[in-house]
Amino acid sequence: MNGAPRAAAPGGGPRSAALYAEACGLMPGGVNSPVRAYRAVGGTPPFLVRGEGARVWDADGREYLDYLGSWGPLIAGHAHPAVVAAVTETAAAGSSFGAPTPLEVEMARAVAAAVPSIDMLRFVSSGTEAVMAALRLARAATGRRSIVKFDGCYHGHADALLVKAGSGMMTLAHASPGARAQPGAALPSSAGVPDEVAAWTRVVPFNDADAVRAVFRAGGEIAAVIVEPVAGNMGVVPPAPGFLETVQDLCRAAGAVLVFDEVITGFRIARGGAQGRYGLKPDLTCLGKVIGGGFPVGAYGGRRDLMQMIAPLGPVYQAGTLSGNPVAMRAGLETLRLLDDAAYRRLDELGAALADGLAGAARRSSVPLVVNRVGSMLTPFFTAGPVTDAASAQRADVDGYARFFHGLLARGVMVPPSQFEAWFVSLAHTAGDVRRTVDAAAAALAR
Ligand code: KE4
Repeated sequence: MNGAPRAAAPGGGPRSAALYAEACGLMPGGVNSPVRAYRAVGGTPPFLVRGEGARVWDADGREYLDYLGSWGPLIAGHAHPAVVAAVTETAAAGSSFGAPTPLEVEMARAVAAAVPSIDMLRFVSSGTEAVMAALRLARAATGRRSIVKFDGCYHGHADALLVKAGSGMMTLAHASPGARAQPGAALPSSAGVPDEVAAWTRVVPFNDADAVRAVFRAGGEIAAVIVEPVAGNMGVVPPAPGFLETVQDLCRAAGAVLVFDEVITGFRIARGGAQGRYGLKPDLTCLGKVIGGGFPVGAYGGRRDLMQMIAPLGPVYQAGTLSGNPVAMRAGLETLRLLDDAAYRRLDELGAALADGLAGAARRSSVPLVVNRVGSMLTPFFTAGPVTDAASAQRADVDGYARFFHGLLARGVMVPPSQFEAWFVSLAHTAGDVRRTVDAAAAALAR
């Protein structure tokens, strides 16, 4: 992989191209997170300057209907007036204190009230931090070292989890031949992760209950199983009936800690997240994205006996300068206030309309396409399907997705620049926006 961007292709306009050229000299790939670099779809990423509701605008003044939603946080849409007003008021009273504030108490109360498995929680500044802390806690609580994760699931960039990870890891493995994609056993998928660290991570296929039984039968001190209860980072893949229940039962029988990584699904697919939607009770839950309302927030929480092991109460250390930041807490609170039962019904209706529309457009163009959806998160896979795990997701035609991506972008619709990500519908999208999106998709798919 070299640092130079691919030859200019469709994508951003001249102002974005100039910004991208300068950015590439200053930041790796010109971006602050790899998947934003358009490596999987080619072209120059538009540099965005404004968002409002379901729309964003780039540096060249081009308008797009947005289904990225900042990778999930903006469930209420861009610059929601209530969120902007609340954040402005809070910032004017001081942006950060490094001391406890009432807003943290209010936000902790709101999260614990919505997620029954959370007796106690700690706020951090990213999903990665939340997962790192949850796994450290699970290892301390059990005195064991092994972690079980699922192929294609992504849990942030902590060393132990960059093993057959999804999201940008899966995207780049397809976009950059020769990238470190290790087949088989748990070897690092990223340079810089010592084999000895990855060796304590075991990877099994998502939705494969027998594989999970086998890894527990093989024994060997499993501290925790971490799972995206609805996978979003191989593209959206729902849990097979009974799969999560089996994982939960196996963890309980073996005394391993069950960690639900609900950084995407938390407050996205239901107010109580996937665990609320499916009636499960993990020992620890990781949250992020929606609870920050567009500001940097993560959280981990769960059983009180576990969380009381966290410093300053117990021996497990975890800290953060901006953890529980009052401005971010207020953004999260205002966002959660918008998420009532009617909101989730609306998100589900819009998600269904978009999924059905995309599937119909593909059928009319005889393009093999399967759309996986849970609530307002969905992925159109360029394959006949079904897509039930990482292996079947990777059978998708990523070049076909790239052409579709640019066909939509050219028609003013912005979706994730990777086949292995989730599209997000927000409360700001309308039925008319969905119809317009489906029309653009039909045109982009037409041979
Ligand atoms: P952050 O550290 O990026 O806040 O969260 C990491 C994380 C943890 N768990 C799940 C299930 C996640 O999806 C993520 C991050 N998601 C990616 C997109 N799939 C963030 C986008 C990016 O990496 O730029």
